[in-house]
Amino acid sequence: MPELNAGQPAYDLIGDIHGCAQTLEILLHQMGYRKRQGIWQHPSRQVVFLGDIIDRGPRIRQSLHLVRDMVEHGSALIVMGNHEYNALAYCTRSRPGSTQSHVRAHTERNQRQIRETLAEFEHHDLEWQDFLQWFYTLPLFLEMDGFRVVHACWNHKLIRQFRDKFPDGCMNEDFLHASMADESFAGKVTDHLLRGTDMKLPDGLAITSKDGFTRRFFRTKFWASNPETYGDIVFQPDPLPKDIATRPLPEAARGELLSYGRGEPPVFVGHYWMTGKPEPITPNVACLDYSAVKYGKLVAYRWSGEQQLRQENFVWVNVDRTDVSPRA
Ligand SMILES: [Mn+2]
Repeated sequence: MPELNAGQPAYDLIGDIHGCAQTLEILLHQMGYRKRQGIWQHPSRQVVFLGDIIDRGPRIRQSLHLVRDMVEHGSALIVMGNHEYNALAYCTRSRPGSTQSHVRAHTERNQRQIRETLAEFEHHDLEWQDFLQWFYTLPLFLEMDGFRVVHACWNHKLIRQFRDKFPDGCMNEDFLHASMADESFAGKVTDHLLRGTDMKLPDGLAITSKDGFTRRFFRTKFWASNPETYGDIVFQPDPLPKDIATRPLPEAARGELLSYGRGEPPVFVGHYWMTGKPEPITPNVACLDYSAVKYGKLVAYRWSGEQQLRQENFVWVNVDRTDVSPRA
């Protein structure tokens, strides 16, 4: 596809906010957006938010208002992140017959993930209920003219099947309930699109990460092309030990993997807590989550029609310590 003609929309894609509203305003300002009649806007460009507006950071409520105002004004688009999905499930009562009170169990770990969000809305319950209803209007993916957007992983097959049932790309409450069964269609869609893909380590092996967490799974690339070893498909969060990384991939493991062809439109994801200097992962895959809420960077990609992503189109703001929760 050629570069855009005059008058065609151009987009600024922005990674996970996690309540860093102050940094978001700096980034928007840096890209030429101005607040007019209370809404951030640009004369010729639109934002696309990659999801995960809530949780962890110090200005979650403000972030939600800012983003929703932009979306409702036509100044931005957005896809759902796993944190908005988790919030819906956490705050929705189970149906009769379930063994737990809410769709997402109120375990200590789940409670910890959402506590900053609920604390900010403690005296604004109706407003929170209204935001929860709004979360249902966030599509799980966007297929635009010239690029694609999803929070964590573009799975062609699941997206095609989901779109057949939900042409607007949005889930509903039945789907939310159904998604709690991991092996159900709804469970696979939410897991892949919002959390990414992983694979079991061979021979029942486990690895212990820097933070002392033991894993039997590792995160896989959804864009691997002709991989030969485990090392060719590992994405994050920790590198594989060398003896595993160099092992050849068995046929069955290869069959589980997704791919994303080099000739396909660029796809933008968030979700992955990247570090270092923002740059494309491949010529048509970019992650824009650079751990803003962990004193990283809030990152945007300024897209104007190019099909090969360019390093110079990444822009970012280093997160100020005042815009990060001490609890993050
Ligand atoms: Mn995420």
